[in-house]
Amino acid sequence: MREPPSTRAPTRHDDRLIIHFDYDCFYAAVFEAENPVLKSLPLAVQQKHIIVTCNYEARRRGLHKLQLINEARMTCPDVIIVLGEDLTRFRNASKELYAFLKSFVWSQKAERLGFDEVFLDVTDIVDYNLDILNHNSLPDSFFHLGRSDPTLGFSYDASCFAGNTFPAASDENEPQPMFTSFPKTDSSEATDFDRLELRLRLGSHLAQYLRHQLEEQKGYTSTVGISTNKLLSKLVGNVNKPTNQTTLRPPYSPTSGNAKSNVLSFIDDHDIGQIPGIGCKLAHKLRNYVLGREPQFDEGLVWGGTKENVKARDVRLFPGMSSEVLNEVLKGPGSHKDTGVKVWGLLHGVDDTEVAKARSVPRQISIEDSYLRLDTLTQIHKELLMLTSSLIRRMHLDLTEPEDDGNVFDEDEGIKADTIDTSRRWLAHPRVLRLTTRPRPPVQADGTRSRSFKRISRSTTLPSFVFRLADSIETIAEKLVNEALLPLFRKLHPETSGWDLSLVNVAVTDMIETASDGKGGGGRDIGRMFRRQNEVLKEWKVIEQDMAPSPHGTDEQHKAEDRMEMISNDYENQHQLNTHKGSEDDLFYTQTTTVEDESQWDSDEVDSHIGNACNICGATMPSFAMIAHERFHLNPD
Ligand code: DCP
Ligand code: MG
Ligand code: MG
Repeated sequence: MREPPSTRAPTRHDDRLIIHFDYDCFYAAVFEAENPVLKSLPLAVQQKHIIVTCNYEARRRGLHKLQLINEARMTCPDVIIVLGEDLTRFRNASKELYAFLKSFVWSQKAERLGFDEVFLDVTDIVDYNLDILNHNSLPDSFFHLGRSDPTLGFSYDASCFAGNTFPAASDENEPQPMFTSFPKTDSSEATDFDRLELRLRLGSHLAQYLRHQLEEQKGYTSTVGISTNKLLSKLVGNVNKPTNQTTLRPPYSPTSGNAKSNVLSFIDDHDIGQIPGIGCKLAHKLRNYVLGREPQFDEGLVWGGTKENVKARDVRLFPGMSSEVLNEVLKGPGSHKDTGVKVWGLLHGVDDTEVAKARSVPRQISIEDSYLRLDTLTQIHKELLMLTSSLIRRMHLDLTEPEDDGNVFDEDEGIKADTIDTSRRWLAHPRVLRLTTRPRPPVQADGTRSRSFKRISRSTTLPSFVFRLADSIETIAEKLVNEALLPLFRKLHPETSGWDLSLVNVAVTDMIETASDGKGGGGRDIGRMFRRQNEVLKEWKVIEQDMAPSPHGTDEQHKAEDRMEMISNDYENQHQLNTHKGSEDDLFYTQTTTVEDESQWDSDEVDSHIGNACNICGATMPSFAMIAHERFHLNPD
């Protein structure tokens, strides 16, 4: 009897070739690149009270990411601690490395995920090289990096993989390729297995080449995964960390001689919370369903593990499980109706999401800072001025280019704070100005504060004077604060006193790219843009939640949380949110969220990384780090 379609495993595995990069100990590596002496010393990067990352020498000595400073000092007294609250250097390094990697890609499909991850879709390069491969001398192959210049490229041995594979090559139980010298990729004799094997081998050599180039030319090591989609390439890279690469070997579907595919054996062993696309909330619902009760969290585990791991296998093979059942289990107010289908696919290693094409301008720019105490209008005014000046400076850097040099924007050139520079033009105009705050909840009768992480925001049309390049940044900032941000603030907080903010964020969103309006016309048609803007934009208010899932939340909370779960955001934003001045968070989408945003796959990783703010000191950190952090306040010594 045929199974109904929904209970059948999704089997679609595409013909793409995706490489995923994750730079090793990124923030620490940025400091090392500036000062190579640090490479051999234990180095940690501090934000507020925690070490956000540390280099591998520090890790060798027992330090780890998201550790309290005091704890780190005790474990490794000679650790060198550098301050990493200003994100500028990380942002710049990230852009530079991304531009470098992107330059190798033909398709423009190069996507940055946060500051330290990049996906490349190299299907076309690999297929091109597959087509011209000399099947009679695989060990002496030449990989072409360009179509027109035949000398551009590198020699490689196409009879084997470069780097590690999963399963490891030495694993004798795993099927070996059906050929060693000349698979006929274009003949009917060549099986899918052969073709996939060869494509992945070529991908592994390209990845190795890029990894080495990144190290030799830019000084950064990375951990790389190679497979046919974003999910698998990202996950498989983690198998060999750091400074290494791993390719997920075929077969990707069950074969007649081999019951299980490597994709399933690989995915099956992951805790469901580790699968990108299944965030904290979805994982919680799945654990609940499979265990038949609330999972018991182990409070002592800083790394967010549970005592009871529920693995992909446990969900996939749960009696009666199907995409429909998952749709039911995972549904909630505001959640997408096909979440179950998506998760069912992920549990089988299926992920159709495309690697996004490179964007010339960011989706939004935002600057924020967190505060121990911010409760007077005078302070607010001062802070808004500072944040707004940074924001406008950032807009000039990211959204303008030299007037006479239409294509290239020289990052290094920068713009001084008060430079009057009319020789630049706008690449894009944001339409919306948004102010977000996070009020600290009042102290309760028993002296404690409820743990609320609610951000509230209000938006309005971004006034056109912001785009006047002839005015100084300070002049524009002051006008913007007085005419737009303070009025927004009064609407957000109508009470004149009694509030205390732990965070303020000023953002511009809804970019309209102007350079692409037509050749030579870039940035000049502001009038038309504003006419359109006024037609479409009304002021609105959004209340959103960035707290860890609560099983007892109100409907309103669940709605907001569910929206968080589905709405996309890129990893950059997770990090930025997590930090302070200079951050650019994209986390809190509003009505202006585009369809493109919602289709992204990594959406709800959000709450597994960030989102909790300490009510005592205001530091933000992942929920799992909060327990240790609170202990720190209880026992500062
Ligand atoms: N980061 C942060 N806050 C977090 C997580 C990360 O500020 N909660 C920053 C510091 C990291 C960078 O983002 O350097 C990249 O995060 P990763 O998790 O990839 O960590 P690393 O690159 O530092 O280490 P690894 O070598 O494990 O990839
Ligand atoms: Mg990373
Ligand atoms: Mg990294």
